[in-house]
Amino acid sequence: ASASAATVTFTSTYVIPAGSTYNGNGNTIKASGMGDGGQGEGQKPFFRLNANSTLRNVKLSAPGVDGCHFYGNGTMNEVTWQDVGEDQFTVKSGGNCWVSGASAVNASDKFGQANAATSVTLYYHTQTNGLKNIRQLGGSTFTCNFYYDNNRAATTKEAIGRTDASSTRFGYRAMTVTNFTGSNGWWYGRSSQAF
Ligand code: DGU
Ligand code: CA
Ligand code: CA
Ligand code: CA
Repeated sequence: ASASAATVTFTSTYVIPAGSTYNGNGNTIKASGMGDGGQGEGQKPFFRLNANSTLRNVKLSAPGVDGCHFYGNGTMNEVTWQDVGEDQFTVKSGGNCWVSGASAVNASDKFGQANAATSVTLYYHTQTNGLKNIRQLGGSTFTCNFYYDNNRAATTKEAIGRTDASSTRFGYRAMTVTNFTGSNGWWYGRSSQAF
């Protein structure tokens, strides 16, 4: 952290315009009046990333509200979720979505949520203490591709995630899982979906 790092309060979602970057400069964001960080739906996200935008170098403190939302292609680099709220990040509309570096902790249920066809890559990212590392919208049949490259997952029941779509694929390499608490395997779905 730089000597000038500060805590910044948000009272509404910050919309990162299409094609631009929000650099948090190591600051910590605190949400006020945007949700309690519990499992209630309808909380607001800290950030909405419009298409081809980037969020970087920022810490998100409790309450974790509804995390951060992708709308189209987007990048979250060196974003630290200090206490995941309802979920960590959500893909709201399709694109190539990228989450790299830093970490997320304490998801009561899900870390990532995919509500639209997408390709999501987690790269050198650590997720600790949750149930599902990525969840494709329950009952949906659109195709997602989820890649985990050099990630760590700790204290999790579904280390690479859950889908109900037979065309969705999970790929992983150099992944470290510790304190795995599930009984089905690293993912929930068909064995042919993981490679
Ligand atoms: O049916 O729509 O958990 O985006 C349940 C809901 C649920 C979403 C999702 C999300 O799938 O709210 O947080
Ligand atoms: Ca939810
Ligand atoms: Ca939490
Ligand atoms: Ca959510």
